Amino acid sequence: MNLTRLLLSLLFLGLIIFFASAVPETCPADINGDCGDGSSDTWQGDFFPGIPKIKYEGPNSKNPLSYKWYDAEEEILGKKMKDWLRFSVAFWHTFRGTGADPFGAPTKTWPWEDGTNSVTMAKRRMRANFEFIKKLGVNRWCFHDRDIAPDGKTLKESNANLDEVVYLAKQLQEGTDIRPLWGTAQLFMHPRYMHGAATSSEVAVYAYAAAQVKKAMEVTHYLGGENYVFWGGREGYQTLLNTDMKRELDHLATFLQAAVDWKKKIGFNGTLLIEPKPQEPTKHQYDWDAATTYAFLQKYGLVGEFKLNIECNHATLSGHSCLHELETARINGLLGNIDANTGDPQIGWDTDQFLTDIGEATYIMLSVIRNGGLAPGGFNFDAKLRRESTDVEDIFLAHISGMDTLARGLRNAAKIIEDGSLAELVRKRYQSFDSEIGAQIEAGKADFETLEKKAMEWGEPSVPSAKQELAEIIFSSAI
Ligand code: XLS
Ligand code: NI
Ligand code: NI
Repeated sequence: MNLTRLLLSLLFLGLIIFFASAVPETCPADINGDCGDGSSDTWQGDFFPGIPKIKYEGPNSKNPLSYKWYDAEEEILGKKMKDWLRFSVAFWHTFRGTGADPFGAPTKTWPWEDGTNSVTMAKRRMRANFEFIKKLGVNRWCFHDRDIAPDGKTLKESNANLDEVVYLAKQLQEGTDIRPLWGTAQLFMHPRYMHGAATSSEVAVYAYAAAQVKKAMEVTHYLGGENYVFWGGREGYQTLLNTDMKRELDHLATFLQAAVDWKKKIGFNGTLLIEPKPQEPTKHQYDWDAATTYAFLQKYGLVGEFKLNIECNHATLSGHSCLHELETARINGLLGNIDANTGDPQIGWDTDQFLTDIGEATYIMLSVIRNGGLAPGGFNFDAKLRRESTDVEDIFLAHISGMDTLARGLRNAAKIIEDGSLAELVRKRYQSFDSEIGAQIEAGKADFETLEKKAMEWGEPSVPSAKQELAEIIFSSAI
């Protein structure tokens, strides 16, 4: 009896020790720093001790904490690399990503996290964000309202929390050229948004979402943000049996029009962006892809007020390549920003991985160059560390890898454009339209009778090769 009791208490003690050691440390960041009890939100130390400012060292460098291809000040096709790329850090993946997935618990225990979602923690995280941005050598960041500051019990309290954190962010921005590339409202986590936000069947949710977007636009403006993003979140349906699709789309359009009006009222000059995504979490989202979104904007008279934020992982989820989505946006004057990430070809999911495929990056940059750049948009890394990457250093490595991949893509795309043989191949392919009748067709002046006459006169057309393999050789010899 006594022995059993002893064994039980030993087991209990063991469990306590086990759980105590599994809880993340409450002391923030630098273990050598004067971090007190971790409750201070003014604590300023080195969140990333031992990590230097990341510099360009060239392709032969063996230092993983250096850029091999991204040389911010170097000019390519008349523009500095940093101006082509306009990189920004996505706060949510970088600082709120926990490594959790539908089957697994969080894996990341960053030393500055105290395990709470308090305003104090939010402020400490914001300081970490700025140290990270500076060490990475970029000057943009982007955020969701609820990721930088916690939800309160009421909307008023949530707004006050946001104000407090945004005020600190503004202070941290002072004296630097760091600004938000874009801000957005998180309209998908909270249970109130389970039926969507602007497309919710509940008018009170529509109003709540409007209030949240209004505030998020104000703080983005206050911080000197260059763009504001709308992403569907839970906008869309699981089944059409209980969904009034027309009504939801109409609501979405009135919501976006109200956002345009508010933008003008507060004097925010940033671009409004819509980020297409086909599904996940809903079975179908209304902003399926660039073309669907363009049709929506046209139908509701919103063209001219919005551009698109193209995410490569969303492109592949919609059954397109990223280049297809970029080009669809570009040729319609809608290419505004790129959520630079990639999916996994074997996982049909928004896995939000950092881009590492140099060929893909080259395609992306060809489109960006043809667009004359993205400004006032840019690239944001809507990408997160893998669940198994748990060192603080990995956050740097992931960004360096993503940035170098795109920088390499830029160099390759510039090579292809300067070489000119791909453009020449395309020019030649369509040169029959440079004829008199071709010009008439392109000017919309050739009617069917005229064309019939020509067809009779010419007889069976001789159709030349499209030279796909040659195009592929030109492309791959540049990468
Ligand atoms: C999710 C979206 C999201 C947006 C910002 O799939 O990509 O992260 O970029 O709300
Ligand atoms: Ni995504
Ligand atoms: Ni995204």
